[in-house]
Amino acid sequence: MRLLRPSEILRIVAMSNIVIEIVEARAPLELKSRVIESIANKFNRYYLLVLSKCDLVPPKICRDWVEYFALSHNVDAVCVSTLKGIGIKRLKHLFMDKLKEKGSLNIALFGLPKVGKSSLINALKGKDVASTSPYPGSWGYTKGITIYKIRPSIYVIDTPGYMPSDVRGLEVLIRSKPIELIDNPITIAREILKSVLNFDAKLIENIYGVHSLDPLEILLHIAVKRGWLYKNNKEPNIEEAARTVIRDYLDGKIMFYLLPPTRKPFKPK
Ligand SMILES: Nc1nc2c(ncn2[C@@H]2O[C@H](COP(=O)(O)OP(=O)(O)OP(=O)(O)O)[C@@H](O)[C@H]2O)c(=O)[nH]1
Ligand SMILES: [Mg+2]
Repeated sequence: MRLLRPSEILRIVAMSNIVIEIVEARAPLELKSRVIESIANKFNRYYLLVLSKCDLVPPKICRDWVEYFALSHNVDAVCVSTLKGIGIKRLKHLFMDKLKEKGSLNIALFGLPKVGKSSLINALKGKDVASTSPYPGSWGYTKGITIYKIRPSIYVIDTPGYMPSDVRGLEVLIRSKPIELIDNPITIAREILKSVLNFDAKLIENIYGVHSLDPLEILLHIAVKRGWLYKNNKEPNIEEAARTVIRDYLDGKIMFYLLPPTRKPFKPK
C-alpha cells in the first residue's frame, strides 16, 4: 500500500508539460484538490481536469460540470469513461495539438486512490499495460511512479493515489484505507445512505429491496437478508452491511451523483 508524497508531486510536475488531475464525474468537487492545480500553475504547466467514470452520470450532468469548471474555475475539463470508450479520442486529439506546440509531451496523472488513473493510461495506450484495481474497492493499486509511452513522443506518468490535505469529506474517508480497514464503517455508510435517500429514495429500495428512509434500518435489513450475524451474540452484523454499502457506492452500483453548484462567473485575479 502506497500513497503519493507531496515532494513527489513537485518532482513529477517539474518533469511534465501537461498536468492532468482525475476526479470522478459523480463527485468532482469532493475529489478535486487545489494543490495540483496550483503547483501546475506555479510551474506554468497546462492543467486539465478529467471527469472520469462519466458512464455513472447522465451525459448532460457531465457537460454541465465541464461548463461549470470553464466558467467558475477557468479550467478545461473533459468527460471520460474508459469503460464505454467516451472522451478518449478527444483527449488524443488534444494531445496531438499540444504535441505540435511543444515537440514532445510528458503528461502527469494525479488523483485520489481509485479514480481511474491507470485505466485511463490503458485506454490511451489501447491495451492493458498499467495494472488497475481488480474491483473499485481494492485500495492503492498502483504502487510506483511509472512512465508509459502511448505514442511516439507522448509519455504518460502513472502515479499512486494521493490524499490531499485540502480535501475532506466522505470521498476522502472511503478512499483513505482499504474498505476492510475503515475504522467507522457504520457512520460512513449511514452518511452515504442519507445522501442517497435525499437524492432518490427509490435507488436504495431497488438495490437492497428495503423500503425505508432510516439508514440504520436499511443496514439491519441488508445484514439479516444476507445472513450476516455476529458470532458471539447472533445479532445482525451491520458493520459488514456498512462495508457492503461503501463498496457498492465506490463501484458505482449505487448510481449517486452530485450536481454542479450554481455558477459564479470566473474573475481573473
Ligand atoms: N464505471 C467505471 N469504472 C471505471 C472506469 N475506469 C475505471 N473504473 C474502475 O475503477 C477502479 C479503479 O481504477 P484504476 O484505474 O485502478 O484506478 P487508479 O486511480 O489507478 O487506482 P490506484 O492506483 O489504486 O490509485 C477499477 O476497478 C476500474 O475498473 C470507468 O470509466 N467507468
Ligand atoms: Mg493506479
